[in-house]
Formats: sequence, structure tokens, C-alpha cells
Amino acid sequence: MHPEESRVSFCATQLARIRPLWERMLAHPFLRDTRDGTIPDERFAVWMRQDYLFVEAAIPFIAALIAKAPREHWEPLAGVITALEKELKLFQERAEAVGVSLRGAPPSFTNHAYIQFLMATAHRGSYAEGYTVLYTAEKAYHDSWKVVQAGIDRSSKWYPFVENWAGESFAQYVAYLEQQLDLLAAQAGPAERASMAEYFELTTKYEIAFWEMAATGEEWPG
Ligand code: MP5
Repeated sequence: MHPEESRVSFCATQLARIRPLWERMLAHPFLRDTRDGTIPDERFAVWMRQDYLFVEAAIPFIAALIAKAPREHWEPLAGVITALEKELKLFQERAEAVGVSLRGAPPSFTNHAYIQFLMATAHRGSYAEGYTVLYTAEKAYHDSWKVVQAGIDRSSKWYPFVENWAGESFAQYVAYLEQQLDLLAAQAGPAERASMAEYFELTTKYEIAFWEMAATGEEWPG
């Protein structure tokens, strides 16, 4: 690696490189409408049902990452699984509170594709590539829910989701992932680093597609 490159944060470099995409994600009408309290309940329920399935699928994704992880990442990643189980309970609690059935729909086309992408990356990619997807998805959610946090009424029935992803403990978790991903990138060769950059961008596109799916209630072809 060029000596200069190891001193520059991989994450910061990628975020700067794809800034217009990232901004597009943060400007998504789904986030704006949730922030402003104008999101129809049925629209929000579409996201809840789909994200519940996504979070569930994230558990075997993390498990597959653990299989490739260095020893010192086992415990933190096991902690991620515990956090995901807790998150599923948050979805169940909110769903019950507002009368939404979380088993009301199969994964949408976009959700299905995103989950396949997670699993394929964890099983077929390198550890650093899988970790890139993990970081980017978590950072995307943190930044997205920060947008919502900036204006949502604290008494909103959706506020517990804001607290979950925009809160301080999630911010610290994302900062930890960022530091670890920067280390993995510094240890990677140029070819792997280029591929990690591609995964970074692809994951961001899936995140935009996910908000879009939730906002439009996308249907499967056929
Ligand atoms: C996350 C999520 C955050 N719940 N859904 C999508 C589509 N992207 C990212 O992941 P986690 O594991 O719920 O914190």
C-alpha cells in the first residue's frame, strides 16, 4: 500500500467518494415523512414488516461472518446477534401496540435481493468484504434515523425506532465498526480494497432501494 493510503480512513474516503448517493439516501421522502409525522400508518407498516424480515436474516449473516472472523471479533459479533434479537422484540412490541401483523407479507423483491446479497457476501466474499457490508448498512441506518430524529415528535409511536438506531449506544457501535473496518482496509491489498469500495457503494444502493420499496409498496413481477 502507498504509505499515504494507510493513514487515511477507508470509511471516510468511501463516504466522501459516494457523497451524492449518501445524500440521496438521507433525503428520501420516507425519512422526511416519518420525521414530519405525515407518514401514513400503512406505509410505515410496510417498512416494519419488511425490516423485521431483514433483521431476522441479519442473524445468520452475522453468524456466517463469525466463521471467517479473527478471534478478537468473535465476542463483538456475538454481541451483535444479541442486539438483533433485542431489536426483533422491539418490532414485536411496536407491532402489537399499533396492531400490525409482522408476518403479513413475504419479503419484497428488493428485500429478498438485499438478503441474498448479504448471505452471498458473507459466504463467498472475504471477511473484509462482508464486514464492509455490515458497516455500511449500520452506518446507513444510523445516519438515516438521525435525519428522522432531527424533527420527529418525541411522543410519536415510531420514536422507539429512532432511539434504537439514532441513539448514543448505536452511535458508539457504528464508531467501533468504522475503526475496525479501517484496520481491515489498511491490512488489505489494493485489489481487495477496491472490491471493498465496490461493496460499500452497492450496499448504499440497496439501502436507497429499501427506503424506496417501503415508500412505494413495490410488488413482485408476475
Ligand atoms: C439495518 C436495518 C440496520 N435494520 N435494515 C436495513 C434495510 N438496513 C440496515 O441493521 P440492524 O442490524 O437492524 O442494526
